[in-house]
Amino acid sequence: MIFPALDSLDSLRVPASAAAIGVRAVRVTAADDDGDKGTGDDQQIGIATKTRAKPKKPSQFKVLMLNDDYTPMEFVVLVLKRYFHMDLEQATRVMLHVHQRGVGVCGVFPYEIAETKVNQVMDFAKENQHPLQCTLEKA
Ligand code: TYC
Repeated sequence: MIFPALDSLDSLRVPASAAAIGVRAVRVTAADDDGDKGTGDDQQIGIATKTRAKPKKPSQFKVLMLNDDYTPMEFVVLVLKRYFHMDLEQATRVMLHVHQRGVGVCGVFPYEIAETKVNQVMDFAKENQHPLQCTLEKA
């Protein structure tokens, strides 16, 4: 065995991007010479990674658009076409749904893509001085 002691493998936090492909981090420690009296002074000597036998598929997030009283309808349609690749008819339908119901789904994506879209929409709205709000929610 490469490591002197693999008897204290504590799961550690791993970034979402690594977790998504099934990587789990474990703390690898070398036991000290106290016969494991639990003095807690074992040395951490590295981080090993394991890959899940059954990788989890990345969790999905809805990108939601919220209604407000000031953003022009044409601007919302432009946003839906530009960032969510909708045609005019689809974008108009989603915009009207949000206008009438208060909230609507622009699309469902893996976390990092959903987050990027929210940031793009919010930046574009701010640049154009519209109060349009966009957020994400676990699907
Ligand atoms: N309610 C806005 C208006 O009457 C239009 C609008 C639709 C704004 C959807 C935001 O997400 C939105 N001009």
